[in-house]
Amino acid sequence: MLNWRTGHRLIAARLDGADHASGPFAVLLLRLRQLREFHRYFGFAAGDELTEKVGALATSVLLPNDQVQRIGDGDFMILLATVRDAEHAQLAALRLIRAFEERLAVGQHGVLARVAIGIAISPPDGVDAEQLLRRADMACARAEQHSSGFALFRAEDDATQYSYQELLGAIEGNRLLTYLQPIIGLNDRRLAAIESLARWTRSDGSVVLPANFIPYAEQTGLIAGLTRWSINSSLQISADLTQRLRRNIPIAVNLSPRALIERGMVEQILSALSVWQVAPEQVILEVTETAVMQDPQASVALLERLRDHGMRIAIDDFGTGAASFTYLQRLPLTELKIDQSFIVHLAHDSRAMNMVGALIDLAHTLGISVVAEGVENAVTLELLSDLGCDYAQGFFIAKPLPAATFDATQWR
Ligand code: G
Ligand code: MN
Repeated sequence: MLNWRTGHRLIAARLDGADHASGPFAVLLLRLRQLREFHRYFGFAAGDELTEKVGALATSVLLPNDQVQRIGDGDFMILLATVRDAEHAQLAALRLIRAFEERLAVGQHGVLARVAIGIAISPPDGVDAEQLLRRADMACARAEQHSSGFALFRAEDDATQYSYQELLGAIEGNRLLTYLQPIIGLNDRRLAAIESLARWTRSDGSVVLPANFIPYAEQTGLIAGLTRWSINSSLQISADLTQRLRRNIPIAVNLSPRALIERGMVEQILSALSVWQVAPEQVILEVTETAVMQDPQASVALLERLRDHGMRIAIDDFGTGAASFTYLQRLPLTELKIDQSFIVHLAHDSRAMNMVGALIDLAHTLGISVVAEGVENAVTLELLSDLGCDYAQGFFIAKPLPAATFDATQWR
């Protein structure tokens, strides 16, 4: 039977001591990987047979008191009735992984099943069925990325560390904050643009950086609203700064990977430009290589449309993704932001110096301006000037500040 409720019941019975077992126990989530592909290549009947064989094999290598319950398409919950400790549970997982190194007979064929296993131990990882099962599932997600094929739950796997309601409320209630960081021209050392950076202040006062909450927003679909908020808030700030400084200050806005392929993105940006009366030439859209890689065709098409409307396009964190050169050639880029991991080594590492120098020359050959990120001292700033870099950004110039305290006049 395919039923997570039965899985829950088994765990609940173990927690109640109804089965006369005591001490720590483990909940494993064993996932038959690539079941969808298997269906596609070998058919659904073969997929069913394989899944049954996986369950039977798992049962055969475990102890009589352990239980194997199918809870989803290719997902099995395994209850190890008693374990001494986490190490002991990992040994069981290892034994399972080993067992799957042998071929399984499916119809006339021998196939290798690939499995991943996530482990949660009770009590430390939870004292109710739902939590244990979910944590085993979260550990399984990491196990799928890991060569060993299994993983023990860790606190940082916890997808519930952010509350959906809390982030949704923050987006809808306009309670996310925009921080601003100046980007200066290296020729005149004047303000050339401002990057808008989102920060999420949670109800307990802690501040979450985009690197931490954007992936969560993407996984939960909250990214659409978040992007709308970010574009609107950034353009409003740009309009305000232009008025106060009496000159146009371009604003750089980060677009997340999912946002890049969101339907109606171009229209959304154009309508915000018209609401806030900001010229497209004043907007720099920052995207990462990783973002473009997720759907290169759609991303390139979208960026070309935005570029055609006059907006500037920057590739962010350049050098940390992959396929850099392909994208230099294919994207309608106006600027390239060299990732801070290269810039921090500039002052003491001649290889970094040569790489950054060559990158600047290459970009210039292609008619692309260069921004150095993460400039943290005067020496680095001067070196970048010498190398012919166009713009610089970093703590040495200014840290990101809340829009409300950002004193634009200082940069006049
Ligand atoms: O991915 P992106 O380049 O948009 O992110 C920029 C991030 O880098 C911001 O969150 C900002 O706080 C941080 N940052 C900006 N300047 C510096 C710097 O000089 N040093 C370091 N370590 N971080 C910086
Ligand atoms: Mn950026």
